[in-house]
Amino acid sequence: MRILHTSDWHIGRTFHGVDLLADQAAALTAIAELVAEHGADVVVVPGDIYDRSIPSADAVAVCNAGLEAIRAAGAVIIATSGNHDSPVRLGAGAAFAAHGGLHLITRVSQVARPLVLNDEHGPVAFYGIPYLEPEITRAELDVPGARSHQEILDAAMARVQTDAAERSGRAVVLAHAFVVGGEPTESERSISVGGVETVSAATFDGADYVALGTCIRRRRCPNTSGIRGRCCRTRSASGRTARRCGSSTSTSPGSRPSIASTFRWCEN
Ligand SMILES: [Mn+2]
Repeated sequence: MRILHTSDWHIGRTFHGVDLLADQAAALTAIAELVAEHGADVVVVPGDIYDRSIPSADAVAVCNAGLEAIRAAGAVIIATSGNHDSPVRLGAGAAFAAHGGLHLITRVSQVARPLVLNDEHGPVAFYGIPYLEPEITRAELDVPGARSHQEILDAAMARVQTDAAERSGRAVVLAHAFVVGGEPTESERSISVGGVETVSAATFDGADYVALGTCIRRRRCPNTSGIRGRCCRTRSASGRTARRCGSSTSTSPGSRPSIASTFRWCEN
């Protein structure tokens, strides 16, 4: 199965007062072109679709047009809410959107209800873990004493692992988390990066591929693979502008996912 992993679109973000919407619209168009070019089956977007919880009307229009283009290019879309998104607003109409191939996962109750897609090797279960605010979600997750993002994600992943143990096939987990190292972070103080507390890579043990949002650098985690797929513009030494639109991942049973960074070059 071919998965295009992108995240942190932050649609509507301005940079020192400069409107980025035209660039963001172009980046979403480029993602749709990559889907068609590489025959991606699924596009995963683990969080921060929008830059703010109440996006502008223009930002919503750009997002919808991008999602429609990606879907029209042939990929199913699985997106979760990040810490910048409003889960309720992003998830509005999710049950209806799912019928059109846009799967919006924004609620605790959806965490252990994977979207299962099939290829020639069998099923792949996609679990979406939205960014879960401890104060808001700990009761529903049945961990009333949880204070940290680590404790909350442990509880969410326990639900995922319980469900996955009852299934055959591969498991892909989407999460909006800043992942560090391979060991539990109990003895370390909690560190917040971009408003998101760090969590241990071991949290995601058992997944065949972990699609992360919010992480800053490419990271390889034990038993898992997490890589950011952030949409951003960078300038190369030659003066050209690269729009990095995501990474493509292929998953097949019994082997590590193969990951290729995907860039789209354009003249500036
Ligand atoms: Mn972000």
